[in-house]
Amino acid sequence: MTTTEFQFDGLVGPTHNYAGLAPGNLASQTHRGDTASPRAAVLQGIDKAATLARLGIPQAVLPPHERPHLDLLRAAGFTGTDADLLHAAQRHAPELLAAAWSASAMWTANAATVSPAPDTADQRLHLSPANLTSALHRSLEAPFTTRLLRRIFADDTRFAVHDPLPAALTDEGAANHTRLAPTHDNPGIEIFTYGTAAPRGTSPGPEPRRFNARQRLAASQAVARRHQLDPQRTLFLQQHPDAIDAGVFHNDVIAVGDTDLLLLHEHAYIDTDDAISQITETWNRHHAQPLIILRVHPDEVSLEDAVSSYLFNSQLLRTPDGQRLIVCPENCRQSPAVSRLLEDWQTQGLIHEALFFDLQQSMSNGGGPACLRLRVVLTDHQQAAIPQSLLLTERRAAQLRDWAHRTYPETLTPDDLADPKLITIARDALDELTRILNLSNLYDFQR
Ligand code: SUG
Repeated sequence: MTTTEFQFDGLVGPTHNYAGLAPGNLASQTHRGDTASPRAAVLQGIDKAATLARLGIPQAVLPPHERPHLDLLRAAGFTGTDADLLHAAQRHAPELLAAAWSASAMWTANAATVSPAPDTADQRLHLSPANLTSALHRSLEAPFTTRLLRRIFADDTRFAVHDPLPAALTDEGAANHTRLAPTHDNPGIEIFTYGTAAPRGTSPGPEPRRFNARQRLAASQAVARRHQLDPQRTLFLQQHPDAIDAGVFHNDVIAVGDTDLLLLHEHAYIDTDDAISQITETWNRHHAQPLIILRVHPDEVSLEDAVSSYLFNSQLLRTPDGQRLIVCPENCRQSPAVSRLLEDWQTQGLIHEALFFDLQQSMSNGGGPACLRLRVVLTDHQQAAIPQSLLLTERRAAQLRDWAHRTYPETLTPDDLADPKLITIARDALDELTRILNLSNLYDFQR
């Protein structure tokens, strides 16, 4: 039996825009009100996924969510036709209008936390959709994500798709979760990184002062319990509050791990020495082969450079012949400090090759290569049980490119969000996508 890690990349939705909705995410704040290009955004994402698929990395896609979320506007007391809702919300509640249109489901690292079969007591793959209740626009994702994951991972003898956690247990999914294991088919160590242990202001330890910590310890613990993880192999580590205040709103902005390699910045954890000793002790108790830890000191890459280059939001992957790749955003090439480090790792043989992708459309909202994908480790029986139409073949990538060129708006500004014509444009695009991906009756507007 072979066990393989799949990358499920979120297709960027046709209403991708810059609304500045994410406090603590410096890119989102900086680009508020910019003109976005949904077409360029989706094509950039497809290019990354298709390039990796061509290198032999198992690659799938997840469809965007239906937007605008008109039920949000109705729940907020607006009435009338769809056009009435948009116009009234633009005048009286522009923040709600922006939330209703957000394409934030593209960042599938926040779709769910995933524990694969080798780690769970019942040997099923467990997925907990993230409630994303730290921000309104993102909280809208959870119900559809749950429905989508239940459709994909439908066989409940092999998969368990849980409900999202109660709202007060704020949970942001795989972006705060790292799995390490010698190979994917071994039981792994699951590291949950949280931002705060208690409601703001009541935590015994230090807390961020500028921005809210998004991930609650109690949420991470609940996910680990539901996933039936072995407590001996499960760690809960606190993120450094200064990092959160510097714009590290998820752990995947400052650390990334894959199989036997962990790459992290000195300021990833509140006590990085202690975090590393807990991780290595846990690893060494279970595995003979060494864990490789690349610990980046602020003299090498400052916290600011880590956030602006998004080095730690790279994907660590292995090609089928075992070569280790690091998949970086273009910004890494522009930072002399980061480029130097990437070259050093290649010279030392730690990384075989660094690949760079232009993901500027997503990056300007704080979403790098790792944000755009959800990692799902599947046994071959599990692979056979999911819809094969989601796998990204050359042919499907070509179909998706053609679809994006024909159906996606070239540009989108905040003013466009009051235009009811955009509802039709977005629905037509998604309607056609469900035919390409063979997912009939997926969206409410199709039912
Ligand atoms: O939650 N940005 C997202 C970016 C998520 C990145 N994901 C990971 N790090 N895994 C967020 O902050 C911005 C939307 C806007 O401003 O229009 C936004 O939601």
